[in-house]
Amino acid sequence: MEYFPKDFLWGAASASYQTEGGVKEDGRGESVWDTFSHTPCKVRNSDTGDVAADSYHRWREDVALVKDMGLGAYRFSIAWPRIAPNGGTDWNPAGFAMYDGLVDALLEAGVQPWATLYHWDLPQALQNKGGWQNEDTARAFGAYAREVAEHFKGRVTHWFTINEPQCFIGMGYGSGEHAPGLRLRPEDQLLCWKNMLLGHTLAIQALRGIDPSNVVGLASCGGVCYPASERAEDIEAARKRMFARPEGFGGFSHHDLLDPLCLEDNPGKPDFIGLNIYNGIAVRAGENGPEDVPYPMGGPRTAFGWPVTPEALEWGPRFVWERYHLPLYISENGLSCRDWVALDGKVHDPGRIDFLHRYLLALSRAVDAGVDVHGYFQWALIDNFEWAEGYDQRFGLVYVDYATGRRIPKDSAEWYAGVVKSSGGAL
Ligand code: GCO
Repeated sequence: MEYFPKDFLWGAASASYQTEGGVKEDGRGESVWDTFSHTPCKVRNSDTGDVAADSYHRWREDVALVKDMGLGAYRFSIAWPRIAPNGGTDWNPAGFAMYDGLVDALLEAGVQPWATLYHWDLPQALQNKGGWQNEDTARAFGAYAREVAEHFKGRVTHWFTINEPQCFIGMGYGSGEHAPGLRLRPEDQLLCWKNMLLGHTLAIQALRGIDPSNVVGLASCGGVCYPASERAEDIEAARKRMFARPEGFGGFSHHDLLDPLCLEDNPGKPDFIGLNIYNGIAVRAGENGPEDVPYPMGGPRTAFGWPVTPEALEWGPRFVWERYHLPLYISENGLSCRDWVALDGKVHDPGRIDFLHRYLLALSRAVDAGVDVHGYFQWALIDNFEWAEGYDQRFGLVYVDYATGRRIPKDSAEWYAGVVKSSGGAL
């Protein structure tokens, strides 16, 4: 049976602050994550992204890994403070050098570069003026998008403007668990939200203005609900719940972002929707309306403690597709495991293989149901800095020995390569 169309795009993802290191090189300015991670007690073990997976220097190895796995695309992010160290328009040409090398090497390897413009490393200089609470940040983001689009014109044609606004606003400006670590009142968080929407829109206009063939979306996250059974009442209950509850990080969910943006006349309407989906909540039709089904005690969990719910990768895309009718990409999906190097020098991660296998089968059911999902990016290509969790959570298909920077493909990397090669047939 063909699980996925032949032209389905298989990829893996990463993000600048999480993988690059090299935070002081070639004129890079400070980001809110530099400040935050260097503030005591904000990140587990006081870890910082100063070195991370050292991809700033080892990007050639990363490209080789992508190529060896036979991936069709690599999603990475560009660090805004490398291009605009002070957050303004004093562009830093040296900040492009590493990305030039990366993009050219990917193209040469036949891999599509998918660039994210904002994966949370806001220039600290902008935060000093209020960050996303200040409308000027949105304008600065638009200008930065224009500069980047101009620079990569003809080389990068697939873009994510912003990664998980729900998360960086909810956790950065709401709960304070992420940079810049603020705990604002709901109305002030809404101001950030409004400016983020403007920033996205200005960026999408800049990208399209510079090259109309640019394909631009963004990566959304938030609560995913799936039906506790195949009964029509439960399906309806899950659908309702998914778009009604003030769920997701800090109260922002998929529909908070996508409802306004996906209106026909909205200039910020994306060409595609990226969905970052890791798990979901089972919902059933109760006597008083939709109700959550508690996750079973002792049920499978990742090293992070996240529930293993493959159904989320079927129903999340199904419900989002029904509501917005825009092409979808899974822009992130994966898990952290307690991986280590075994006596044989390899990294065996059967849990990751089983997890991905289940989730991809679930995604294939969405494809089968007619959902227009065009690709899948595994999070992450390599182990990296997991925000407030520091290096405690290993999400990579490839193991990183942080002491040396050495990369060791895990068993799952070989397994994923097989899935990619067979276009999902190996599942
Ligand atoms: C996010 C980010 C990633 C994370 C990943 C695992 O979703 O929070 O996009 O940077 O590392 O999701 O938590």
